[in-house]
Amino acid sequence: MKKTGNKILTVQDLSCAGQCSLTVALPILSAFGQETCVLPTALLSEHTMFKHFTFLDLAENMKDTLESWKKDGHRFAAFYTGYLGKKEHFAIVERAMDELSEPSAPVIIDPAFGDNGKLYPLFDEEYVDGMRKFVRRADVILPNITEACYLAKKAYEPPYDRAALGKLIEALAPFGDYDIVLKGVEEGDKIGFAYFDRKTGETSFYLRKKMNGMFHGTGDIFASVFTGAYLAGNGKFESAKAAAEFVALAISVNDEGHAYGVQFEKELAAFALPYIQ
Ligand code: PXL
Repeated sequence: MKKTGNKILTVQDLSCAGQCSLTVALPILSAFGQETCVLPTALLSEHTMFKHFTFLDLAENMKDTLESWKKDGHRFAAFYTGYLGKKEHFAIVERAMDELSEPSAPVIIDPAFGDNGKLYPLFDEEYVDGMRKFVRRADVILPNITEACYLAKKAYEPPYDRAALGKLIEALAPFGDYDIVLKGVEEGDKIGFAYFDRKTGETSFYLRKKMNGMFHGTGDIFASVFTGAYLAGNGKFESAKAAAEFVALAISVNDEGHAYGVQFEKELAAFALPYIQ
């Protein structure tokens, strides 16, 4: 029997259109049977790959929310963070972890600050410094190669073969006490992830056929499926494999021309079921 019904907290922005962050995490975590509370960090009209996005920082509201939750006795069995938005958010989320955690609640952190060698529009080195400290809290981190490079203070120099990925993981490992799921690993016509298991010190790879096209929000889908499957009681490697397979499945049923996100809704329910039964 799998572990559904955990009361967990996810902390991310709420981009009101564009299929990313909370609008992806909530349905996915629900499909994996998790009671998901949310702490929105910012309210955006749409994600920052759109031209005219608005951004309302919710830091003050986050602090008020923590106070209410403390008084009302809410506690969380796991924490999953994604795109936050401002360096001020790190301390607030750390407080949530200190004050509202069930004993030994896992912390899953998707750094979500860049891709293709670059930072997303609102971020700078200071934000990366903040994230580098913040990930010390994590049991698992899910960076893409760009984020891994920034966190490990290494230049982004694609392509990455297995030896180069091994070196990158070796450079990133000492910054925390986490396992690493390194997203966006490519080899020929395949794509997948590298999984570094801190306990054994070993890195394993999972690669599957690459789908054509570039889509936003796939990192958020990956991290959310990983979190849902893992918290339901599946192993970390198996959960990351589920995430890679689900991203590919969602892309395969995406309508032509739908590029700002992926229509993950079509296959979600059927896909999640075996992982929670
Ligand atoms: O998909 C990551 C993400 C989440 N939230 C916002 C973003 C992005 C990526 O660009 O802009 C607001």
